[in-house]
Amino acid sequence: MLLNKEEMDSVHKLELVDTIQRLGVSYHFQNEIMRILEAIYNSNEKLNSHDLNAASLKFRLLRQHSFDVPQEIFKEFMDESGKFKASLSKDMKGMVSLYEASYLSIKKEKIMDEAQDFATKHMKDYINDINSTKDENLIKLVSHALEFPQHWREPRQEARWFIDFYETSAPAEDYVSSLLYFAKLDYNMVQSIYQDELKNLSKWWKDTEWGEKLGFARERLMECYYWSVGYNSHPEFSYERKVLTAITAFITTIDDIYDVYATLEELEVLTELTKRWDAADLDQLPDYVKVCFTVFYNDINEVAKVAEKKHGVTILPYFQKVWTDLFEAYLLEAKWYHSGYKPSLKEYLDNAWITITGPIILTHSYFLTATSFTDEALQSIRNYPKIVRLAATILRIADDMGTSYHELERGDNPKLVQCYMKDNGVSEEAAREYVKQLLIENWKELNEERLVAESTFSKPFINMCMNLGRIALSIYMYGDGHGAPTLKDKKRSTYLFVNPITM
Ligand code: 0FV
Ligand code: MN
Ligand code: MN
Ligand code: MN
Ligand code: MN
Repeated sequence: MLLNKEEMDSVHKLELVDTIQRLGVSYHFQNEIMRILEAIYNSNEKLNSHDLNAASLKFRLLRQHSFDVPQEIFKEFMDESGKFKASLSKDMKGMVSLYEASYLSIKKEKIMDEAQDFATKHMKDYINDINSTKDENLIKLVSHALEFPQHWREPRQEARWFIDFYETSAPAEDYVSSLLYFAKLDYNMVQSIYQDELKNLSKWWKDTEWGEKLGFARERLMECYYWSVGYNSHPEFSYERKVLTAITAFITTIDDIYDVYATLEELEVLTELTKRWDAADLDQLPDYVKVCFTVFYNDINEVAKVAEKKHGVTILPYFQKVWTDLFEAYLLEAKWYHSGYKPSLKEYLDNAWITITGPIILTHSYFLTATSFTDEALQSIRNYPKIVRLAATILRIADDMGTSYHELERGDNPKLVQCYMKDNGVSEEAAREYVKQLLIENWKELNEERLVAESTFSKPFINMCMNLGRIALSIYMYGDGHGAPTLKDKKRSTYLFVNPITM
């Protein structure tokens, strides 16, 4: 009823949409939200032109939902020299809103780059200025935004954070308490679905016997499951989460086999076996390779069979190809490592967006979520569309930022930071700064490519590509949250999957 209220003005409507999205319940109101945004997009109504928050919110929400809004709408907030007016910095809510909007930009949008620098600087100043009196809620909001913008945030974790935040900071409107109640209830109900899913997956994992038979395998079912919630958190995607959790568990183990555990000869055999996609003649192999290959092979065949039956399309060859590509790319890394070869940054990255398994996750996601299959889409997915490569690159960047320290210690290839240092003869600090910029640039390209992909792929698939970048940043935000979870990571699992919110 709130969303349909005629007399509510545009700015309040936008704020309501933003709130509903951040509370994690917008999936119930997709049509209503689209109607509101369409109306705002089509009306030429000028929002209050002095209101930076309103303009930023409009820009961000419209772009997020694929409406075309030019960066030039911010010109009215700039002076003749093309700089944002200094006086705006007093409006901290507007600053945060401008900052959040700036992450919806695409390449070569100078105004948006300027917006990001300007807002970031003033937000940092606000936090660091010890002399001024500050609003506690605003400090929380600004620090949270500086850590990661909304656009980069994994939706479930963000919802959990925002529900708490909203409880203490919501405006004094009469609808707030019922909206908050609804969000908490929904969060808890969805959480109980997750608990059921985890229970079943835990049984599945025991049945693989990988825990006992592959002594080196990391027991990371909860973490694997969190990845799959990150790709798609909606309750009806239980089956997709189950499959993607299993795949993530497979690659967690197989990656270790290629990185450290197996000899080069064993890896050659495993790669060849996958290429032929044949579970006969396993006898000459060590036990752990046998166990590993059989479980993985049977499960992937089963997933293909289910999808083929549902859609009447031949799917297994696509899976076979993407796994072969992965294992060959893994093998190349292993050869580099064993021979002591140090790749250049370009050489490394051309292979590393595959070894981080973005293509595996997204190719399976495509076949799990598509409802019809055009030749164009099939052709594109087979050759890894740009949106897949970009999302996978973000995943690689996040992983290298979080894991490379331990990896080099125990013996592994140089990762992004080390490749860049070697290529350019610069310090680690400079290389880390470069990698951060690379992350920002890849997100911009992903923002752009997302729109291109809409002509070929479905919304759920495109969202999963974007969400892959988001869950990666979430997993690796405190270090190696997948391989070596810290107390902070465990706390996150607890509030996501164990403890409901107090009503
Ligand atoms: C990456 O581990 C990792 F955790 C994997 C491959 C399983 C988790 C799932 C996804 C990334 C989707 P690690 O940092 O050891 O990978 P690399 O490629 O750096 O060896
Ligand atoms: Mn690894
Ligand atoms: Mn690896
Ligand atoms: Mn390695
Ligand atoms: Mn890594």
